[in-house]
Amino acid sequence: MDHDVRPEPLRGIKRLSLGALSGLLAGYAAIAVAELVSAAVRPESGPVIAVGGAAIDRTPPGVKDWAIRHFGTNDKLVLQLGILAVLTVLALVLGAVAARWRVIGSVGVLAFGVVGALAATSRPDSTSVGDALPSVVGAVVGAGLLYWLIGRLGTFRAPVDRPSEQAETADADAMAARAPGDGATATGAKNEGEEPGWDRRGFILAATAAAAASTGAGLAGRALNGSQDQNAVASRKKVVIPAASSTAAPVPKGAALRINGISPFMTPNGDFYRVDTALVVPKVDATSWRLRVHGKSVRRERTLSFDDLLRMPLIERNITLTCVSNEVGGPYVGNARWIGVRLADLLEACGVRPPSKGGPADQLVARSVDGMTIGSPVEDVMDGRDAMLAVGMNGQPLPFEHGFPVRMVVPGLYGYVSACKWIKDIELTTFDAYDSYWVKRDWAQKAPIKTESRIDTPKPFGRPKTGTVMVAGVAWAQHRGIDKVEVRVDDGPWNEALLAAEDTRDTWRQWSYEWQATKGGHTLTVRATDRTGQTQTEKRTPTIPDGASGWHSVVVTVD
Ligand SMILES: Nc1nc2c(c(=O)[nH]1)N[C@H]1C(S)=C(S)[C@@H](COP(=O)(O)O)O[C@H]1N2
Ligand SMILES: [Mo]
Repeated sequence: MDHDVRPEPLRGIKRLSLGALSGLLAGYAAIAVAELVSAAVRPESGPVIAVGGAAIDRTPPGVKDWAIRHFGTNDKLVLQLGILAVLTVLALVLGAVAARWRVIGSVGVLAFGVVGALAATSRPDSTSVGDALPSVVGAVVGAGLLYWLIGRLGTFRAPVDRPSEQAETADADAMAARAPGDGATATGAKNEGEEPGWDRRGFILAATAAAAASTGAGLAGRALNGSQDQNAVASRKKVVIPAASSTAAPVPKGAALRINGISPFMTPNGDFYRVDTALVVPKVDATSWRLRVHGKSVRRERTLSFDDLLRMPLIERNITLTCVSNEVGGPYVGNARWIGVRLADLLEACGVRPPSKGGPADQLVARSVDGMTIGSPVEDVMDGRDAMLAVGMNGQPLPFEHGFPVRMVVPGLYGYVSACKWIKDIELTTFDAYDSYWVKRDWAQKAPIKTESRIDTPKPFGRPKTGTVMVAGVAWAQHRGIDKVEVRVDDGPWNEALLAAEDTRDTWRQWSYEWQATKGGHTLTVRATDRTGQTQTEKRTPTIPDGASGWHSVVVTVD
């Protein structure tokens, strides 16, 4: 080989492709390093989680509703995959750009680091600028790697040195060649002899090493983040919930009907709907968990540990939870046996009085470890209903997904104004002074659960046989109670359904109706009437701002 012949820089589509590949490797390295650094800072400070969280907060309610409807509890997985897909495309593009303008590529990677850092530090649960670290370190590593890899492709001299290029057309080759004064040229050596060309071996080595190191860093980060969760997992395993001083009466025999396809009266934890904004389920260590109670009219501010709570008298109650995002006929409603501390007892011990007794605070704002804020009327919480700080669900410590170690449950109010999971702070304030998370996003300040009913069986577009068909489902009007359920076939008269026994007015109620089905297509419609005498309105309203209304219908074809 003639040592005087310096290898030419790589050009054309090959340069562009390897540039794109370099971008991908740099992006991968940046995310992996960020993941590793986030293990030292906080798992939620990683850029994907931070940007995802910021995206969730900025998603218009309509889109959020749409996402929940289409992806259900998978909406967050879809979002994370979406972010990764966008990042992949951006990394490829940045790499291709870097193949032409070396410095711009790296600056681009740094810019993404800034976006990640801003997202991480502006998260509501962020308490320190340290949360910027994963994004910053990741971006610096990624930018450096991209710069290095592009360098292996070789850099160009100023076009004046390359008269041969004049013949070339405006393809990528020529574009890459005509790079006067760009970063690549600037960093290239001034004199021709030192200018590096296409370094195939160096590129392959660096790319392979980078991919391997990134995978190692990413896996190590994952493992470290996971091991922090182990403390929380261990603390949950150790929880022993004392017997309640006020137990729930046994569920009446006739409350749970034995009908195929009806929602079970008690919803098992594993089947209980989940709605929250958390991209990563917070894993809170119960032994270090604290709840602060403070604010307007709190005469004795208190900070309680988990054990403090367990030492207080516990109540056990069956309460049906409902999400305001539940469409008519939708799945976001579930019934569980909760055990916890009566919230009113705790508030009274802190000197809090409800507005009706002259208390100055009309809003209780609950804050979670993940920065959620949920505002409930103090009056409702203290009016004698079984509002509680729940520690147990269906005989177990709360599952992590449902708020371990402690969450709020208030009968009769939609979850977004009552059911704060992973709670860590209770502040007494006023509705005038503070708007909680969803209220800032145009949902109503106050949202009692609307009277609703649902047909569980037959399923939509079901094909039952002629003769007796069991139509059955659930109806709910928490804290008022269900008085009557009626079923209508097509445009016929309303027929009173058979109501299962009532457990409490805070739980849903099953119902059934024996329909003498005739051949052909039919529409079944249900409506409920609550104990205040209010019959569910036929008027369809969207879920925003305070819950959907309307009658649930199911279309079937009888064979
Ligand atoms: N920390 C936190 N708590 C939260 C939420 C949330 O996003 N974050 N969502 C609320 C909403 S909208 C509902 S309907 C209930 C759902 O409780 P579940 O997931 O246990 O069914 O939790 C409430 N508590
Ligand atoms: Mo909700």
